[in-house]
Parts: sequence; structure tokens; C-alpha cells
Amino acid sequence: PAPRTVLLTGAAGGMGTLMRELLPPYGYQLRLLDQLPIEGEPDAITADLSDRDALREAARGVDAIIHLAGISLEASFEKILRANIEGTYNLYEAAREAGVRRVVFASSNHAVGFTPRPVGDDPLIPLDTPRRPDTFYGLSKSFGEDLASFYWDKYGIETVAIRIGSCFPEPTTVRMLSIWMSPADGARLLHAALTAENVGYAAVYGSSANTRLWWDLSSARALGYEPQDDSEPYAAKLIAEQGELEPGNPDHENLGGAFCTNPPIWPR
Ligand code: NAI
Ligand code: 15L
Repeated sequence: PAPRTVLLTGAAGGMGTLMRELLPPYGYQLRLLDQLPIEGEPDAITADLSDRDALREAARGVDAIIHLAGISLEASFEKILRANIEGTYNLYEAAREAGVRRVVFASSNHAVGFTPRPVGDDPLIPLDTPRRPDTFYGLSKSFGEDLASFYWDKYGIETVAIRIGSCFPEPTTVRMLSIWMSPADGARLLHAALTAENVGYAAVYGSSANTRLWWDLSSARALGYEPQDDSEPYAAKLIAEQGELEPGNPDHENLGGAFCTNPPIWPR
């Protein structure tokens, strides 16, 4: 049966806030969790990913988990270790102990961020391109993918790991024209990842069907995902303001953009 009750971690964040609006129309009942309280959501669970008891309690009785919580930019190794590496381990242990059968893990393009972006007629980047993390952050997403694969092989917990591009209401940089995932497509992809049958462990890239797409969306489509959006209507304005990506500019050469050179730092 399709999952109905879903634990959404990271529910106070940017994507969490968008998905709290966009997922219920698909029929999901969301249980919210974040380290920060969520305004207007008195039933949300306020807990840190280091709190194993709270995670186990939060996971009890849900059909699936969407795991968005964690540090979403670069930070010291110690912070990343605690929130993203140990935190994701704690989440999977909670899933195992609570008998949850399916997790959707928010991986990131930064797991493969040092991969050169396609130029001209270069082929799209395949899913099985070698991992090339561009930050401790990207390294934690690589770890999360392997952790998820391990929990499938060892414990039979299924995961779809989504290497998300940029999920924001609108693309705001020229790089984002290639990797943008509209919030509506994000909800479509999460729904596909929750409902596709027999996924075992699967990784996919997560974006809209952008004209300037850099990666192969076929593994996402294989889940039943049919993206409806394209960043192209934003292209002319962004390129007029910022210029085209330049070959030879180290900020523009790789999938991960400036995460490879001068990554944005987690503010807390
Ligand atoms: P965000 O930074 O806006 O939200 C993350 C949420 O996780 C925050 O509300 C924060 O309070 C919570 N959190 C952080 N550490 C925690 C901890 N130790 N315990 C409990 N909660 C904790 O990030 P955003 O943009 O919403 O991203 C969601 C997820 O998707 C993240 O895992 C991020 O790495 C991933 N992702 C997002 C992309 C995007 O374009 N928005 C792109 C690629 C990956
Ligand atoms: C990410 O992984 C970050 O969480 C998000 O804030 C964006 O910076 C995105 O990647 C990106 O590459 O644009």
C-alpha cells in the first residue's frame, strides 16, 4: 500500500516549508520534526538529530520518512559529523527500530560537485559518475548515500536518495538554470520516491526538466517522476544580469559551482 503518514525531518527549513504546503494534496499526513520550533505547527516535534529517543518516538507508526534535516551548506567537519553523518545514522537507526520500510534521503549535487559540468555537446552527467564531493557537506551526502545503501542490503529498508540541484521558488543564478528543481517538481519527485515499488536502494538526480540540464534524469523518471517545469523562462534576465558561465572560471567549471572554491558557510 502507498505510504500515507510520513515523518518530514527538517520541516522548518526552506524545502521543508515548501513541502509542508505541497505534499498534503497528494494525500500525505505529515509528522513534522526540526531542531527549531515551527510557527503555527504546535504538533511539530522539536528535536535534534542527536536525540535518538526522540527520533525513535517520531518514527513510530509512520509509513515512510523524508529526511531533509541537517546542515545544508558547508561547515566545520565537527559540525557536519554531528548533524549530517551521526544525525543521518541516528535517523536510520530510528527507522530500523520503528520498522519504517522507506526513507527518502535529501542528498545533494555536492556529493559529485567536483565533476566537470557538461559544456557544448558533452553528454549529460550519468548517475553512476564517480563521487567527487566538493565540501565536508558534500562528503556527508556521499556518506548518507552509502549508509542508505547499507541499510537496504543489511536491513531491507528502502531508500531513494535524491541528489537535489537547487530547490527554491525561483532560480537566482545562471548555474541554477541547469540544476533548478521547482518546488512543484520537488513535490512530484518526493511523491514518486515515496510510491514507486521495489526501489531497494536507488539514487536519482533531482531537478526540473531544464533546457540547460546538466545531468541524466532517467533514474528519476524510472520512479514515475514526470517533471513539468523548466527554468528557461528565467534565463534571459539572469544571463543579462550575471553573464553566461565562463569556461576557465573555477567558480563555473564544476557541477558544484562555487562550493568547489568558496563554499557558502552554514550560519549557525
Ligand atoms: P535548510 O537549511 O533550509 O533546512 C534544514 C533544516 O534542518 C533546518 O530547518 C534546520 O533547523 C534543520 N536541522 C539542521 N540540523 C539539525 C539537527 N541537528 N537536528 C534537527 N534538525 C536540524 O535546508 P533546505 O534548503 O531546506 O534543504 C533541505 C535538505 O535538502 C538538506 O538536507 C539539504 O542538504 C538538502 N538539499 C537542499 C537543496 C536545496 O536546493 N534546497 C539542494 C541539495 C540538497
Ligand atoms: C545544496 O546542497 C544546498 O543545500 C542548497 O542551499 C543550494 O546551495 C544547492 O545545493 C545548490 O547547489 O545550489
